[in-house]
Amino acid sequence: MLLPIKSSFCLLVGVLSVALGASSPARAEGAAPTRVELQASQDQRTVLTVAGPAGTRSFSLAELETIGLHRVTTSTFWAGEEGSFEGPLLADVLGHAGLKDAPAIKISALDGFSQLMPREDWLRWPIVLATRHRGEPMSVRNKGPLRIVYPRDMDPLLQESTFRLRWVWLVTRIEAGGQ
Ligand SMILES: Nc1nc2c(c(=O)[nH]1)N[C@H]1C(S)=C(S)[C@@H](COP(=O)(O)O)O[C@H]1N2
Ligand SMILES: [Mo]
Repeated sequence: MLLPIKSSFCLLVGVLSVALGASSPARAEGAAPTRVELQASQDQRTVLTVAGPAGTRSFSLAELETIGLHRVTTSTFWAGEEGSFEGPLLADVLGHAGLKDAPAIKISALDGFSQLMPREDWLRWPIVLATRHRGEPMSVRNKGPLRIVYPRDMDPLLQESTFRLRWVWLVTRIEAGGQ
């Protein structure tokens, strides 16, 4: 049976809106980091120094992974990297070092690169300080052992190029910055 044009159109719009409505919230949920239970690393070597108001703290990979591992499955700005990243939330690491209320932090890397990140970022998005990619520790060659990972697929704003600079890899030091 042929439907009149008007009701066919309504049917098409209905099917489309159900399809779109059903897929977008599911995508947004999938993009947010979730708590994951993994056996923490046993690696006791210091990988990170955080300079806070109450002094400087060093963290080994093992210590960072006991802060509470989260997994985020996201696209990145670089081809071939998509997949999961695991690590503590940056906000939690900053909390352990008394830096959570700093107006900005300076994140420095092994290669001499550094970037400022404003407080707004870690308050607004669950940024992961990744210790793993697809569940495996990251070598220096693979931008490890520590890497900033924004939950890029959660928010279209995170696709803007400003944030590309803040995806610091080879992270070695975090301190208050920006004044
Ligand atoms: N450790 C480290 N992280 C880094 C960089 C770097 O040189 N070293 N470059 C930053 C900048 S300026 C950008 S734009 C991107 C580099 O992306 P590209 O390699 O695609 O140019 O990563 C950021 N993270
Ligand atoms: Mo850049």
